[in-house]
Amino acid sequence: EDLEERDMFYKGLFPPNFAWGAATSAYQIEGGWNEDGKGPSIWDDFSHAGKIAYQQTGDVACDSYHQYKKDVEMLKKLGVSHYRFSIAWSRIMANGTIGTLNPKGIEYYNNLINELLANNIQPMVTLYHWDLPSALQKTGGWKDPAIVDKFAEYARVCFTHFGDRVKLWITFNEPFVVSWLGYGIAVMAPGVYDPGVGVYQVTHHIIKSHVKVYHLYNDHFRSRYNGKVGITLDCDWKEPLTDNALDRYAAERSLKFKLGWFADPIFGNGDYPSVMKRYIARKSKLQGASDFIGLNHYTTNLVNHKDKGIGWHSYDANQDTDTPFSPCWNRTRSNWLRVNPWGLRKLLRWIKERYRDPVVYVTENGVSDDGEMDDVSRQTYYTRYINEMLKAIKLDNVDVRGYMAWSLMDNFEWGSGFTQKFGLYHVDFDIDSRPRTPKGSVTTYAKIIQDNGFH
Ligand code: GBH
Repeated sequence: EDLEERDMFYKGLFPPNFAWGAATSAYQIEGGWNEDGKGPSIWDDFSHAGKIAYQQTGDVACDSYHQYKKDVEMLKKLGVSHYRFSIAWSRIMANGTIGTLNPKGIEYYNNLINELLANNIQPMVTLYHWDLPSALQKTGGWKDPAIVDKFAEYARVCFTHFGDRVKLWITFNEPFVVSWLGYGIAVMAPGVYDPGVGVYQVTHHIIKSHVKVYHLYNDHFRSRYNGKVGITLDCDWKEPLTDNALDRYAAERSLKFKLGWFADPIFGNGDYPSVMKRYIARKSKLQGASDFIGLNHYTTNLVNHKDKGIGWHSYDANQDTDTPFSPCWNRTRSNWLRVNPWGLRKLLRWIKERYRDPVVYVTENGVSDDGEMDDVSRQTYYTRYINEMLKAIKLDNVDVRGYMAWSLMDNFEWGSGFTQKFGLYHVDFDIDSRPRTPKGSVTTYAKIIQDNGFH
């Protein structure tokens, strides 16, 4: 890998019909947490229990439950072709099951989808962006094998009501976060500490849920609606700390523990004993279990081999790695996020090679700051990361079909509340009407979209 190629700015255009978008998620923007028959979710419970910085909550957030028309105007101004948002399960089924179907909730998403289409913006809809109905947590949440059928029931409702207009579906956003942060280190809802066993069960049930819903769509909706169903996984690039063979192996292992944990069963070689694996996988691969891989990418880690011993029962310690940052990479407002644009290109190449050239959508990419209006660091971040994505397409032939900037607007940043800002648009959370104002990066991103690349 020569440095020159990394640093060079690539002039060129994205393919015609490349999907340009911006992304949000229900709990982070909607508010209206108990309005019109919405049931509570584990994020309502988690924030109401005071687990968030400054005891903040998503009760009102960006008030998009009432202001979705403004959101669509902002998208229009950006010039995007797509909007990625998520459905709150407990808004359309208050306790998570069909018995509590909520017509008002369905109406909200119908209105949003219709408003988007009226403005020539295509919806890309995430079914699960972390807000499980509280009622389902009472029976164990994602640790309970029965969750698989419940998720499929919910997905069927969404496909039935919205499938005529929604052509891009994402089953899960970042199941790694659900599993490891929700059930491993417990910093995200539901905040269960079970790092050595529970996390593996949660992941297993999420993978089964994805596959079940993929087949549900295939068998009952695809012929009528002709949409695509994928899953969004998050992954940092993992760069060996040294050229030492142990560290190179550690970096590769780290990618497999992070992305491969979810992607190998769905896009790769399946699971379980090798002879079973070979026979089942050969057919499953041809049958397919996802139409595309959605990738959320923000940062890079360096990786070195580090023997963690056998004193821990933990997914983390099982890997025998350390993952520091390079001091060369600029800091951001989030301590987990440092700026290293070429990591995106390397990761896209790794995915292409390991999963045999899948269709990829970058479903999130972005950076945090304190909320400056002239957000120079965000403007540079988008320009450089998007340029590395262009290199992946043009120089490495990765089949990337679209890019969704995180985020359309400042919003509820999970455990950090409203302290870290990722928005293209500024939102004033001190004013009841939550006014939205474009930052400098709106102009930067709109120009890239309009030019479809870099002249
Ligand atoms: C995305 O996750 C989410 O999909 C989106 O909802 C979110 O707003 C956006 O990023 C910005 O954060 O709590 O210190 O243990 C990106 C991957 C995984 C990065 C969890 C932050 C938490 C680190 N994220 N990680 S920490």
